[in-house]
This record gives sequence, C-alpha cells and structure tokens, in this order.
Amino acid sequence: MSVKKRLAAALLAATALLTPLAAKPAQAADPGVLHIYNWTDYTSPDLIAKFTKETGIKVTIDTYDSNETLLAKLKAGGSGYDIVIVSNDFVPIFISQKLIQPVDAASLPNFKNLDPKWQARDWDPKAEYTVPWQWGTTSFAYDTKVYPGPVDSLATLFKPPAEFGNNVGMFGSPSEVISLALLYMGKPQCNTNPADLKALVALLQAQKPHVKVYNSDADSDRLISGETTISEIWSGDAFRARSQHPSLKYVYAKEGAIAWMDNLAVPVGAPDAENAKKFLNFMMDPQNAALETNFAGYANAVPGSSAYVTPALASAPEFNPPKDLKMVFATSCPAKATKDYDRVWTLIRQ
Ligand code: SPD
Repeated sequence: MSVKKRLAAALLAATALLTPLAAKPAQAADPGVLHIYNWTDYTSPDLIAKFTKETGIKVTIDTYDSNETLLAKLKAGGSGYDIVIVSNDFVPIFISQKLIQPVDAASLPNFKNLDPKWQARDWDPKAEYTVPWQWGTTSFAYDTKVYPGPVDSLATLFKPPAEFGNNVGMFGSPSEVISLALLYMGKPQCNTNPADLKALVALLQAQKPHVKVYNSDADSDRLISGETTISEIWSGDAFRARSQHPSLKYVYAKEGAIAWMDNLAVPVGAPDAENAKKFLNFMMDPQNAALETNFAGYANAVPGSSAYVTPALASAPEFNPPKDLKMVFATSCPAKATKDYDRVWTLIRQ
C-alpha cells in the first residue's frame, strides 16, 4: 500500500473511532453516581440517603452561593453536573442560553402531585425544563437584644440605626442586593432609569461602611455567632438561625418582600440525564418534598407534603408570610438591566 493510501486508511479508522463518541451524549465518568450542584445548606442529607436507598444511585453534592456563580459555572462548560437548582428569575436566562435541557417534567409520574398553580409557572409554563424545589421570601433578620425595635421597614437594613454598628450582613450577589434595595426605594425591578440607578448607588454606598460582609453563604451562622447583628437573609435560613438564637427576628416590612422559587434543572451535557429525571420525579413525592422542607425551612410545591412538615416549622412566622404582605416575585431582567446591575455592583464592591 502506498504511503498516501496508508494515510487515508489511518484517517478513516480514526474518524470511525471518533464519530460515535462525538454523536453520543456525555458519558458519566462514574456511572451510577448522580452529581448535584446546589446552593449551600440546601440539600437534606436524609433526602439523599433515602434516594440512594430506594434507587441504588449514589449522589455527590457541590455547592454555590448565588445564581450568578451557577450561571458562570455552566457557561464555562463541562461542569459534569446532572442536576442544578436555578431561581425562577434566572430560569429564562438558562433556557435562552441553552444551558439546561428539556426534561418534559409534565410526563413524570409524580408531576400530578404538584399544586396546579406550580405546574405551570411563568418561567416554565409547560414544565418543559424544570421541577419546583423550594420557595420562600427574601428580607432581613435582626437581633432584638441588640435593637429592640419595633421594626417595620427595610430602612432598618439599608439605613441601620447606630445600635447595629458595622455589623450588617448583605448577600454577595447583585441580583439579591439590588432587588431588595429597589423594593425599599419603591422603584421598579430590572430598573435602567439613570436617576433611579444613581439613587440606588447612593443608598448602597451610604450603607457600605456599616456592612461587615457581602456574602450569601453562612449568613445564618454569622447571625447566630453575633458576627452580624442584622442581615439580609432568606426566610428558611432565618427560621434555622432563630431556632438556635431565639432573639433573632425575621422582618416582613411595609415595603414588602422579594418572593422566589428555586427549580431543579438538568444541564445540557449532563452525564446522566436519565438518573437526573429519577431524582426530579422523586422530589415530587409528598414525603420526600417534606424531608427537604423540614431540613431547609422553605415551602415546596407538593400540597400532600403538609402532613409531614414539623409543627415548629408549619407554625413559624418565617414559613407563613402575612396575607397582606406585598410579595414581589423575583423578576427576570433583560440584558441591559443586568449590565446596569453589574455596573452598580462593581461600584459598590470596589
Ligand atoms: N441556604 C441556601 C438557600 C438558597 C435559597 N435560594 C434563594 C434564591 C433567591 N433568589
């Protein structure tokens, strides 16, 4: 065989070897192991143990602090995760950037267990991509021993009384901080109005000297230890903090609270999308949804789970927003607003 022919044959063989690999979805590096990427302190160990016991599928958990971190991770590619948990305001971004794949949640056997109002959600009306995980509110908690109050306004967080010194905790992500600040200011979400943005920067810059930490992880630990005495916080984390530090109080302010829902999704290129769907289905079982609710302190979308929720949580103020609370659901911002938010965030954090 001529050199030319030998080269052509070698090329053909190499192509034959490569083609099937390229055409197939990513292969699990460790088959039978489900890789979950979730927010910190947001996965019940009992839930995972039960899933493994029932299915034989082992689970690994890595954690992140914000939707922005998750977005950056998936955009970088090759994350190797089978399941991620995305907040409602970020779901449209993940879908449009083709970072999560269709899972046809409505066809899963336990989908019928969802409250009808959570089956069709604004951010995923046909339940093509996501399954509800937990929902709650964003506001702040403070130590009533440090400042007796009364407190009825987000002003206490953004313009803290002297008693709080420089012990304010704020989340570490632009979407979380800016959405609550705009609510306090009585201004629209996804705001690109230059005058509103100027006022926003002024508000956050005036607050900054009092802020000990901008960090969304371990916010409850810092309140419990007294490192912070007032902090932006999610309702379930506030419940968990108060359970260990009873003088903490979660505030439902007259300006309202940000409401949100986190959702299970399967990244494009997930090594084991089939096992991921088994987990999605597992989470819509009432007892399983309750296990997670009892661990994290947030409501779920499965009404049948109420029977299994602990009385302490079921009756907790953090779990039961007042009927007249102005709840502003976290809003998915267009690219222009996100850019403006990033600019504001850079100014505050520099
Ligand atoms: N302990 C982590 C709880 C995570 C809650 N996610 C809230 C997202 C709101 N945008």
